[in-house]
Amino acid sequence: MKTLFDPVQVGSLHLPNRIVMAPLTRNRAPDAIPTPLMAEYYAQRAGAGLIISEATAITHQGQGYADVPGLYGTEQLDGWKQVTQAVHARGGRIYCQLWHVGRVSHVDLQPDLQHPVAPSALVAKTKTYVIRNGAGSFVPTSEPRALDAEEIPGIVRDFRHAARNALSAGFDGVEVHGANGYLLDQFLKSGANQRSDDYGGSIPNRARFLLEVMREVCEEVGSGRVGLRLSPVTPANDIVDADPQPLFEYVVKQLAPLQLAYLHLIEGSTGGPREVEGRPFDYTRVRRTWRDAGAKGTWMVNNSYDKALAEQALAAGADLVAFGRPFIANPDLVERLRSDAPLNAVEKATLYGGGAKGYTDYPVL
Ligand code: 8OZ
Repeated sequence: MKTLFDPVQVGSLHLPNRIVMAPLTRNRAPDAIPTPLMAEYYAQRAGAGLIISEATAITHQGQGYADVPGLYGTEQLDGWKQVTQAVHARGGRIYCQLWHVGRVSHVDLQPDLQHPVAPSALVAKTKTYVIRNGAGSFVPTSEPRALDAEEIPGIVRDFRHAARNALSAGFDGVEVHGANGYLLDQFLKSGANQRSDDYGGSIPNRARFLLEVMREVCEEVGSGRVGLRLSPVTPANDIVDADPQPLFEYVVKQLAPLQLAYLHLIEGSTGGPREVEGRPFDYTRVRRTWRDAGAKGTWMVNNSYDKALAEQALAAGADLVAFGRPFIANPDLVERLRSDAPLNAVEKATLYGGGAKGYTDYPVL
């Protein structure tokens, strides 16, 4: 029986254990530039089999919150180099999560105060976070404008370019953020996509953008350095699909020939209940569809796992388990899980924004 502490090959990387640090937004990158404090935070967590960075904007247009990092400018890349060097110096491995928020943004955060972009001009009933005159506040997202089909190849290229930037900043690979109601998920799901061109309507049309991004990113950095995060039924950021089961089975069947390093599935509601009322979903069927189509990569599960549930998931066919909040509060999470030590509780008030408090000061054993 495999355990969380067994090594595993994930694409081009050999991981010493199957415990992954999930991507976690912490809003501690003023002007979207990673800081030395971020390098310290990630290095403290280098015991993870793999760290996935917080969501990182591929372009200014992909930015949706104050003080989240980017990787499209020189200073941002220099900041990330310090992070990846610090993680590697401690013996760890780190992927960068590539992010375009689509309609989950605000004009204040967009280039030239323009409207955020989306598949269709439909407002997401959710909030984002802006800072005005030094004071942060949660505000409703701005009305988006629908992308012209002619603009889509440019965003595909932006993902590709960001993947190259990530590797040049020292990341070991990239995870495309296809989850949580952001741009790629907005195109996938019928609740946000009312297009009548090649990128809307049928399942193949709604999946087209995501699949184009995945193919280009794999071509750029090699599929052994590429993962993808999906969240079939999460209501996060006001997203919904009328019939997610066939949608996601189609997506993974199309992805299989790419031979991604991993697929990363958020089960249920992001950071919330593992079952979503009125949105049943069979993840095992999706995994089988992927495998039956020839995929050899690893299957990563996420959402509210503890050690016991994680070992059940491994026994049931998962290869990797991503932990989010436990990694915020326990830099030495792998050692704590190994020795069944008690876990520090996460402090909610310091999750988003601020400095070292509630970030780099959680105690280790
Ligand atoms: C929490 C706050 C802001 C963004 C996600 C990138 O849900 C996020 C996020 C989470 O994927």
